Amino acid sequence: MHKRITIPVLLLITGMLLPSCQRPPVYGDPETADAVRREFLHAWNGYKTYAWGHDALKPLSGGWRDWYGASLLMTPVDAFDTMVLMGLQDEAEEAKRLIIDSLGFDHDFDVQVFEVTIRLLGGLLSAYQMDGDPRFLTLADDLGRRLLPAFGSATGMPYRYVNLRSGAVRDGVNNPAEIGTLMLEFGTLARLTGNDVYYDAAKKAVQEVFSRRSQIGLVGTQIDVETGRWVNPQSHISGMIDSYYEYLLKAWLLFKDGDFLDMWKPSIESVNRYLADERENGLWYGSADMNSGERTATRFGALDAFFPALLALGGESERARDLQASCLNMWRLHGIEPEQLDYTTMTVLHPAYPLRPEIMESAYYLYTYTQSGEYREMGRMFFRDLIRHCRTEHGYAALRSVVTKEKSDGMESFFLAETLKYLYLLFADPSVLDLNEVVFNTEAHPLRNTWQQKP
Ligand code: DMJ
Repeated sequence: MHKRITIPVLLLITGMLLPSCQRPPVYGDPETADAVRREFLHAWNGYKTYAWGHDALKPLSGGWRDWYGASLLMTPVDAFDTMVLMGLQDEAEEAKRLIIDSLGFDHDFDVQVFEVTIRLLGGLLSAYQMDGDPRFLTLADDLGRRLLPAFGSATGMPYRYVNLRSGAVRDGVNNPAEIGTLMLEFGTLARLTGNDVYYDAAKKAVQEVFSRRSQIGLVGTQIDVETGRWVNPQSHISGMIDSYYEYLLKAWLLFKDGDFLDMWKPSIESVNRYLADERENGLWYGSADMNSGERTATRFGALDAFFPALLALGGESERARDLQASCLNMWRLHGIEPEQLDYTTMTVLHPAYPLRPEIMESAYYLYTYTQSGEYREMGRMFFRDLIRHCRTEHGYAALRSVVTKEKSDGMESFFLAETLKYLYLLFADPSVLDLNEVVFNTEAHPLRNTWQQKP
């Protein structure tokens, strides 16, 4: 049985301690960090050669893909702060020039509010904080203004899509992740521009989800933003809910707004009570009905592997360690992790691997907090397997199947924003970035509280 670790949580609650490294990290592993940096350059050079100015590289055909009717520079915006952290000044400079010269948001098409917020708004805000050029903030402010109409539903929870030019909205059946994962970006934008409207809109949206939690404290998978009724009552920590929980804790840490801590504490308690599933083969988190708490599925996958990092950040180091051990078994099953498996039988339900970062993110947090070499060992294995199975002549490719290792023609921008960033930070000298000084948004863009004096 797991005991809750109360002292760090208590200190966290009283604001005396950020969830911090118990022992400050001392040594980097420069050889592996350099190797990760070389692979980042390989993927970035592929983007430069075949997809320059577009949203994403097609790493098999050597082509490009735009998400909408025109490019929003997803890859360069998402990758910029990784380049800065890796010390790739020339590449950062060329990405910055492209962004400043050609990124604009006056387009007559609908964008997905969540994706554009975590990748672009988050990327522009961290770019501004790391580089200091006010043009990044101007772009962020313009984007934020165009996304705001999304919050104009009867409940204040955002629609999933908004037209960047007209502000017209669509798709009122949304989910906790897409509703609740806007706070760090809109809140930071508010603090940096002095426009509180951003903070208030994003905060109200989160509160509206929280206030509709069930009597046992769980949220469902889908909710109607007009009526406020749950459309799908399945509860889990996976896609469509995952980063809702992540932002409850992180919004508290970044803004020191106690309302978020008051939502995080009962939420994580219910999640641990009803979703955690102790099996002979380890600790997992499955699905349950949000009202009865009855187990409805025993699925777990690559996206869920963010949870050890979140548990560690919340001070629950034992659970974090045990769940990361399960994630490692999931990875080892086929030498790379599937999108979803049934953890009771360890059979693959969805075999794809779209270059996801979550398992590396958790290894990085756990290494930072424990300094245990096992997490770097894991990282070396993840890195080797990525090279073995996903590297192509032009970059890195998603896998259609982790069983057959057949590739597909996509390299999501989060591969450069997150996967390689977390791997790099796992091995880099700790002076590159202090985890206690930043809060990562869910796309691994580090945000800093620059607006509050430290005591
Ligand atoms: C990223 O866009 C973010 O990490 C998001 O929270 C979940 N999905 C991808 C990475 O897997």
